[in-house]
Amino acid sequence: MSDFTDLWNEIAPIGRADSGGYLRYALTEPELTLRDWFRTQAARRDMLVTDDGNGNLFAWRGEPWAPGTVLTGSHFDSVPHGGGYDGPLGIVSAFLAADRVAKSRSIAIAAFCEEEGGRFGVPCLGSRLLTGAIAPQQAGALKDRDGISFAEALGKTPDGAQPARIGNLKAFVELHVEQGRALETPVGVASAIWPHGRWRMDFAGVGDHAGTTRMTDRHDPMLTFAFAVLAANKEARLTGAHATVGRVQVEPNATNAIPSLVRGWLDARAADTGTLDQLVDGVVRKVTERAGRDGTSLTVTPESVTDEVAFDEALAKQLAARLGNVPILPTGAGHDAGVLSAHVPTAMLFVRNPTGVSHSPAEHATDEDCEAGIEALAAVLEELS
Ligand code: HGY
Ligand code: MN
Ligand code: MN
Ligand code: MN
Repeated sequence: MSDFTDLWNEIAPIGRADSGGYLRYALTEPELTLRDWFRTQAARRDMLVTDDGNGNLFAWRGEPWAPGTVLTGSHFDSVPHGGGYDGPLGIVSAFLAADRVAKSRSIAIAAFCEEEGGRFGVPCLGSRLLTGAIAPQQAGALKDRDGISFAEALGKTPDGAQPARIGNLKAFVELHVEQGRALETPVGVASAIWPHGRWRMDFAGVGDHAGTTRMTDRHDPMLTFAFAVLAANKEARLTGAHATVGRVQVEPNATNAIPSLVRGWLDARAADTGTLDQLVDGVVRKVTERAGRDGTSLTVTPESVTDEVAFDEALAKQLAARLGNVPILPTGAGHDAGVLSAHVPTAMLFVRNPTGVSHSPAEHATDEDCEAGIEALAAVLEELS
């Protein structure tokens, strides 16, 4: 068994649900267990572990935040019933790649907090705090579905931005499982992250009895919501963007009651900001018109909208060449690397996913390709550090 398989098997059972997917929400028991695993791996390598007061963990070979350090890593948290590779593959690979890099090289490994936004609603929360992209008070006040705030889960108000520390980093490299079906080689390099965002859409209507209310008297927000889902899908197909509504809340959420409120989150992404804006504006305009006809109302709240991230082109080309001219390709998925790239020379490596599926138990990468990813990451860390 290769050391990847051994290490992978250590974490595979942690937080796995009967669905075969993972329930690893930030700072909950399974993710805290993975943090303990992180500390054990660091200790085995005489690496000092620190946290930045924002929920992010770091393992250091040398002095924390020493100038010239090359940082690698990813995240442990998952979407509900997500795949096991999205995030953890970047951390397991980081430890094994570092093992193959001369001990004299200044390497560090990060486990960023709440990358998926699956618990507190804002993706890349830890890396946004570290870089100052979100204020500590705002982040600390974010609440999960049980009403627990991020500050309560963290045990303190987050410390927030640490520009001097980040400024010392020579580079950040995140290895991540491919999320899509583009790679025909075991490894690829990222060129860019698509512009993307989440928009909370609140549809307000008139709650009433499902059985006694005449159809002509209804102001049913579920109707307007259904129209919105179809409108987003149609606009995406027309514009080449990607859009879905994967999360819905209904009040009072009773079989025999016309809802008073339907809340749905639109996730939309596109290869360029113009196309993304066109999709969102088109959906909002059409759905607002429809709400007028349904006697309902629509309130749209943008949440964590992210512009395109173009990774350092020269660095991407340098690494792709170093790895044998592997493909350089964009991704529609957001990453902590996208947040750090505004502050540190940043690159991403992708490991082929034969199913192409992600945010689902069907997400997969073969041990062989994961080994190739570790070799590639080791070569990149060797080259950059
Ligand atoms: O949702 C995303 O883009 C990423 O997987 N966090
Ligand atoms: Mn993800
Ligand atoms: Mn991820
Ligand atoms: Mn990521």
